[in-house]
Amino acid sequence: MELKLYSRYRNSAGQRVRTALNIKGGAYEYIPVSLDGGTPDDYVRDINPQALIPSLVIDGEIVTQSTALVEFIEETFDGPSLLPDDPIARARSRAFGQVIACEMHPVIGPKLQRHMASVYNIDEAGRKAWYKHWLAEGFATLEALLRRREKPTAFCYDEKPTIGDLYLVPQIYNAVRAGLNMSDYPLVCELDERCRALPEFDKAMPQNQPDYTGEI
Ligand SMILES: N[C@@H](CCC(=O)N[C@@H](CS)C(=O)NCC(=O)O)C(=O)O
Repeated sequence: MELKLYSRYRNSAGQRVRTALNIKGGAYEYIPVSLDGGTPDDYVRDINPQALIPSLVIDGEIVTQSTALVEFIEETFDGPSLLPDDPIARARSRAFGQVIACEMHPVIGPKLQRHMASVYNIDEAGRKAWYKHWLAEGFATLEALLRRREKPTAFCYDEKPTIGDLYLVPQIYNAVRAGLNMSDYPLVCELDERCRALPEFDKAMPQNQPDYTGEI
């Protein structure tokens, strides 16, 4: 199978897909998309009409949305499953990931920030406060979810990394970058450290991408 991943070094949704492919041992070609000056017109025209990254081209077929891509990778590749065996843990791992993908990430993205600035004249301080507010609310939820596990596991809901862990690491990278104080979320941070110690996660980090500029 020929895979081309359109992404960028700092692309948290893309990092989920990179990590999934690394865990499954799926080889892919990395095609950097620069977002400086907006999403390139040819990318929007030819690859993703929503002007978002990542997109994965699978044997010539374009598929967008990181969650659809992670599920595709899980269903298509051999290698360690990205889901726990236990059905409840499986649902919880998905829910953990969805707190990030459906509640946190959509309200802090660059397109939203641009709209706040251009249509509602919200200054940088206001936009930063918004960004940190929704991240803090999301991480408080994630910390509470981890705290109430009856049987704490090495990763979010399993002894191996699963979908929830894949979504967590890039979101923490964004939060640290935004200067969010992470000391209120010790279980979340512990999980992040454990994941980042694994080569499959490390290889997917922004600083290890070919288009990394040196800027965090
Ligand atoms: N729900 C989408 C989100 C993708 C997304 O928001 N990507 C961001 C980068 S992490 C992006 O391309 N932003 C460009 C923009 O907002 O202009 C997914 O999971 O793939």
